[in-house]
Amino acid sequence: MKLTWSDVTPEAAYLSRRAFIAAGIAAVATPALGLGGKPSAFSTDEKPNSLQEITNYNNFYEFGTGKTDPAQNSGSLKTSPWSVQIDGLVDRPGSYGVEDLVPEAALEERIYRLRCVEAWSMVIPWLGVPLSGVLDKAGVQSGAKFVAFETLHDPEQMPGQRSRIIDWPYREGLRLDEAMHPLTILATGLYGRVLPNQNGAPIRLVVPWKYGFKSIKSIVRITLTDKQPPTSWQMLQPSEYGFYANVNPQVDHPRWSQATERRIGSGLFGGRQDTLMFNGYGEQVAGLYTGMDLAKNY
Ligand SMILES: Nc1nc2c(c(=O)[nH]1)N[C@H]1C(S)=C(S)[C@@H](COP(=O)(O)O)O[C@H]1N2
Ligand SMILES: [Mo]
Repeated sequence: MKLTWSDVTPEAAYLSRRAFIAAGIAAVATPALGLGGKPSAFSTDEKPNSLQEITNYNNFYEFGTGKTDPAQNSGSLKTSPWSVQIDGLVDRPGSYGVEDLVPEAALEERIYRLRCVEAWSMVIPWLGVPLSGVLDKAGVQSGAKFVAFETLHDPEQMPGQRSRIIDWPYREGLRLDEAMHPLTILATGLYGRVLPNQNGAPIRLVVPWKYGFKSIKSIVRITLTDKQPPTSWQMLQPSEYGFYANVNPQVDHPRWSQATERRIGSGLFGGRQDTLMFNGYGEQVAGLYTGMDLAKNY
């Protein structure tokens, strides 16, 4: 059965159908939007992870390196007002409010698999808009070849930034054709509500065929450039994390296999499942990499 918008909102009905306890709802203080996102043909019909799982098992090093740290520590992030600077090779550079970049009326529901490079995965019902439309608003110039993204850098609000594990701000990047692909979205919500802080509020990237670290959270800057931008995990350990980071079961991480993954919530005895090429989105995205050596360009 394919989930449609009416199946995922109101979220309380969704949760009760799956017999979730009240604690799962109370854990997230963001308001239910009750807004009408259009369901998308790109969505998977796999069962989404629970809100409880999606908001309590996170990677967001700005709030600590433990999986439950972001849920515990991200309350200090002030997500409104929030603007995103769009600059570089664009016709209309400037500071854009999130509500102008991603109007509520434009939101689409995208139920995507998320595959972390650490070999776990989830299914998340995002609300967002294609990044392509946002870039079109700014007017991409003909010389642009890449898009660079930056997360907020503010150790007052992001206590994890007091330790230097990463050369802050967290940075990511895409080739322009990857950025313009219809699967690539900027998300401002999930499960019919405003994005919880631990998931990258108020606005984050979602690129479902790449390892999760490409999907940068709490974005404050988007820069169009003619050069491949430096990205945080590649800067930290270039032999282990590449710029492309396409999910690929045939190219192992130097320290572990990428052939299988653990779906969060599958339980203590839930077996591992095979990891799919491009995280199962090969039909849509393989053409972006024709003729490229994907072992070399990991
Ligand atoms: N700014 C920032 N973005 C980030 C990260 C981070 O530490 N900081 N972690 C990445 C990693 S490794 C993953 S797997 C996903 C996790 O997204 P989720 O917590 O919403 O599931 O966010 C990515 N985006
Ligand atoms: Mo990740």
